[in-house]
Amino acid sequence: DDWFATYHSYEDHTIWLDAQIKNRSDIATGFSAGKSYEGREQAGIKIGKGPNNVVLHGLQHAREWISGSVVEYLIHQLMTGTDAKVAKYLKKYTFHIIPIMNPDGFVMTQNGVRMHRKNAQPNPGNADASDTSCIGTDRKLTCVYCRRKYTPRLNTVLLTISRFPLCTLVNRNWDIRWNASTEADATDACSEVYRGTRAFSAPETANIGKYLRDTPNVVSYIDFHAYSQMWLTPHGYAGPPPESYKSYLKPLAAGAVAALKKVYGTKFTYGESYNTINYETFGASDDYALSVGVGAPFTVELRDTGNFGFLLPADQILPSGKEMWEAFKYILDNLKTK
Ligand code: 0X9
Ligand code: ZN
Repeated sequence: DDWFATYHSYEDHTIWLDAQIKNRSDIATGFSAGKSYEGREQAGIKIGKGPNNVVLHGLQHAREWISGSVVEYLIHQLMTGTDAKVAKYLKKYTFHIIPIMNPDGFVMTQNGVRMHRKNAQPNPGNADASDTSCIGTDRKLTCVYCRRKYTPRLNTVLLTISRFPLCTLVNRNWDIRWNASTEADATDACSEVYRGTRAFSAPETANIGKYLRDTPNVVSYIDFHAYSQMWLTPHGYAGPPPESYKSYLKPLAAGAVAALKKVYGTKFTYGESYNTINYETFGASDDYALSVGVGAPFTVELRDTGNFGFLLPADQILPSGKEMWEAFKYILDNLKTK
């Protein structure tokens, strides 16, 4: 499919999603989880009629473009149904899929701030914003920037950028252990891991959080990110793993990575987030999902392992989508359902 040969603008993504919904109104409807800080819809598609709900999204982090495309590829597979298993899935499950969870941030990455990771919500009133070193706006974008150069102490790969927007890192803003954060720099608005002024201060997280609470029987939730090829389960922080880890979450993750490896040999690591990535996270999505009763929440870090990183070439969209479809099917075949 030509759509997956390249990355697309925010506007084209919304047109694509609308077209999917219209083409298959027999199995799909559109919905919005709510509006972003700048008023864009967190647009989604509901597919299927089953009693078991599965919630997926991409692009919580703005620069991780592959995540939106891969989520769209999963939509495409469910809609075209060339896979013999799809008919069964559409009876068993209802899929709630939001390709672009953080539309404002995504638009920023297409307007000259390619490495933007956070949302577009300025955070005045915190220590750094009142600091005179942190003033100014960027073009029409509402997000305010630090003038001082921020030196990340975080052990993640960051390309060299000298201005860090004073926005919220959406995946540190969920209402789970938000206050307990020990992550270096989580309280510094200039940092890439700024957690926001309070839990769910970002509309993007508050809306999806509410959506998860309001949807009954969510048997799985997958938050797609990039990069580093990992299939992560709660928790993101130190301490005992979830009760269901050994008997349920870990085997599901193991099966998913084995299934995807069969396609092109791509190797994913897997396990409890805290023990798999080398840093602790607080206020993250999968931990929140678990806390509101979601059976099998995951965070998936897509291709690659750092060769291209966030700038993954478009010719890897299709292979990444195809291997993820196999992993996703493994999950769907093995979830505990009604
Ligand atoms: O740091 C993050 O938010 C994620 N990595 S990324 O490079 N895509 O930004 C990892 C989140 C891990 N935490 C949990 N799974 N809870
Ligand atoms: Zn991410």
